[in-house]
Amino acid sequence: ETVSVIGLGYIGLPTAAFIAAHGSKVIGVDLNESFVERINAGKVPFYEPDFGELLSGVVANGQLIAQTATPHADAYIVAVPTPFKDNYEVDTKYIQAAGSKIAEQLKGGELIVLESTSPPGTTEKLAELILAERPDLTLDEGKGNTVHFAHCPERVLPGRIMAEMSENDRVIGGVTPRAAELARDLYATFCNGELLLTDAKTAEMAKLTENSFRDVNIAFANELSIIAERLGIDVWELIELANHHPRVNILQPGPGVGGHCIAVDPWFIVSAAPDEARLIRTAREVNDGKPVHVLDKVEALAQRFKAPVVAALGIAFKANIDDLRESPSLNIVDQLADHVKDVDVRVVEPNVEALPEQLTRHANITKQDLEGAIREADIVLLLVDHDQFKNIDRDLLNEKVIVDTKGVWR
Ligand code: SAJ
Repeated sequence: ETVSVIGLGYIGLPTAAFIAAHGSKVIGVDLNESFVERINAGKVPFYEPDFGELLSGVVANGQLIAQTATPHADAYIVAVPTPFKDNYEVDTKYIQAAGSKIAEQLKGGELIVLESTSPPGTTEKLAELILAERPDLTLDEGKGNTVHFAHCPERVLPGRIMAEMSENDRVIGGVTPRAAELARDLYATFCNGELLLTDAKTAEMAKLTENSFRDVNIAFANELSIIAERLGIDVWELIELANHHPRVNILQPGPGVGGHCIAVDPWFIVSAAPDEARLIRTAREVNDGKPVHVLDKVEALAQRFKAPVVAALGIAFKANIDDLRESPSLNIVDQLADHVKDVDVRVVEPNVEALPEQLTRHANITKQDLEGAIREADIVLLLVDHDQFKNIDRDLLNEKVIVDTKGVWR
């Protein structure tokens, strides 16, 4: 059996490699030629712990090859981006483009699985698009040449992909019940978790629901942190105490919510049901408001100094990673340089070699080592709970004005 994985990013490439390692011949497709070249040389084009060995193995033994053209395959897995546009709409153009290219190759009998995070109804629309281009094919098994469509949302946590790709349970939604069963057989080759069958729209919504659940719960924590600050209460102690209740489990506040999933996916639900999704929308707004709150606080404290030096610790979107996408910390540092009069910002980020252009365009932002930055700072602003920051010599912080958005130095 040949499987073709369309889109070789953070999700598509590991999925392709896992399937290849379990015996199927896999043809990976990506429009980015330099990606394709690097993959065919056995190299991972992004950072993910321990994945390099698996990839170089399946490339070396010929089980996985990458190319830019869409081939014929018995099964397709589509893992292309679904970007969110500013006008609260999801852009499904990459799914449609992948669908048209697949349509040209079909002979009948194939399975097409969409993995990209998508608004409810997208898999059915993909089926309609392909069947409109190929009127000789059908969804109905009774009538001639059939194609099968399913949705199986990805759920892996970046940084833990090697473990989660095989261990996580998977939701598999078929446009028809038969499609769900065929998709289950494909995922069973490399997933050890439970494979839960449903219809396509419910599967699409399950993915959005998981990330919205987390977003709403972080918003609760972030709102509590602002209330506690106003009341002169330590929010971390407060949450720890409340979490001793057997039915309470509050998440952690921080400088805001980042990454390309939790900060984005709830908008898919809001855009599908704008009048009904009131809590989900408000949670997004609360979380997006948290960086503004942090910025205001630093701005007020900076007025105590003539030319304040701020040590900003961390710009990644969460602890112990190098990913800067949709990072609230990065945006706070960017805004700080513009908003605070005569400020000099020293950024400490042990996980990146160089600062991104968004920061280097400011003359008053420089990258510095942890100890040096703290020594020279008036204000120490902790934005990410990287391990390196937790274990610093506390004497360094004497006499400093501290803004600790993650509560690591309580
Ligand atoms: N955060 C907090 N407080 C917390 C937990 C997280 O402020 O208590 C912040 C983080 O600092 C970060 C953001 O939330 O800025 C998101 O981080 P995360 O670790 O919650 O999630 P991601 O974006 O790395 O991955 C999520 C995961 N989804 C869930 O846990 C429900 C992952 O399983 C998904 O596969 C992934 O989204 C995705 O691709 O959708």
